[in-house]
Amino acid sequence: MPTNVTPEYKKAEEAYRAAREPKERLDCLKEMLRTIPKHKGTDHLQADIKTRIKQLSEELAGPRTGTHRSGPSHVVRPEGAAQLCLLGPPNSGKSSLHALSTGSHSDIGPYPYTTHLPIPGMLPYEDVHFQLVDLPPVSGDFMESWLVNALQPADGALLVVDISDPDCLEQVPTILERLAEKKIFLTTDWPGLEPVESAEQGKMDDVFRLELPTVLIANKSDLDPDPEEVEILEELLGLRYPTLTMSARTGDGVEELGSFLFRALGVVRVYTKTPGKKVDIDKPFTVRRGGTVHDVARMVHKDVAQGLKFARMWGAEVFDGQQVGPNHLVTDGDVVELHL
Ligand SMILES: Nc1nc2c(ncn2[C@@H]2O[C@H](COP(=O)(O)OP(=O)(O)OP(=O)(O)O)[C@@H](O)[C@H]2O)c(=O)[nH]1
Ligand SMILES: [Mg+2]
Repeated sequence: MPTNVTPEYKKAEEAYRAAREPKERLDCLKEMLRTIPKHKGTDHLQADIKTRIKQLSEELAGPRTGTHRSGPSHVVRPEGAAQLCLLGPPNSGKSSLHALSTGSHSDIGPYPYTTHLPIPGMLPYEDVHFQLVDLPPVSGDFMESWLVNALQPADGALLVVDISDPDCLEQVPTILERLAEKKIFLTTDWPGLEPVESAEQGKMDDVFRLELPTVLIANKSDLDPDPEEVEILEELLGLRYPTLTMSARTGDGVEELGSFLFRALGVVRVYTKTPGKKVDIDKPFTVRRGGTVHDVARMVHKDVAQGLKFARMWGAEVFDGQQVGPNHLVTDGDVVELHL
């Protein structure tokens, strides 16, 4: 954030950081542009904001075909407990893993550059779902220009490599560079796991910096029987991502993905109930570790959040029916009865 900005602008920037919906992000960008102090010191940032507004407006209008706009937007609306994007070099098996874990019909081909558009799908885990978005590959030769926008709503990335292909030693750094040019950084630290690297200070000042917690997926393990291959790869690359070894061909290791994401994201499930009625056990609301009763209320409805007075709770860290305030932290499995 540049110095000497107004509280109004700071508020707009915070809202942008918190916004997930593309339309909401666009509104926040416009508010940032409206409130940013117009002087030399903010010239760069003003230009950045304008570029983002232009790109996102175009994206929301749908891709261009000739002079017309048609077809779906490249931005997938987040659903479920979190949105994860599949990134990786061509032909590494992203679509195969996507199809296997979500039941999608994402195109799979024995040649590179099979996938051209984002394909959403839901990976079930216990009583929640994670949204996986299959994407076209990133390589030294090519990266779709809209990919930057498509990644903005994501909570994390699955970096899928073909562990049997020695080229991944060059492919991974190339992908990281290409994304970094667009201010997208694949980071080792997940909110629910012990930190691997101490977060670099100061960089968070850039509102357009996007950090995506990343898990390295070593795919095609059926072709590479050496169980130490992943460690060797990480050693050679000097990377410290959590890793999962799997094969989309045999299905080995694929079932680990849901439980990994649940832990790594620090997902907390909360079941709501209406006074005098039974708990709604069908569909929990999900927040992250550190989430509060108020966060749950907001997921129910914004009016509920606004009118919230207190809640009664059942769970591991409260006595049955305990009355708590809106700022009370929730833990996984809690039952919450919201009182307005
Ligand atoms: N042996 C083996 N082959 C795999 C595995 N996963 C995918 N494949 C094959 O690898 C090829 C590429 O798979 P895709 O899923 O299309 O790869 P992709 O990463 O989506 O490719 P792009 O869309 O071009 O980026 C296909 O022939 C798959 O059948 C695996 O675990 N083991
Ligand atoms: Mg594909």
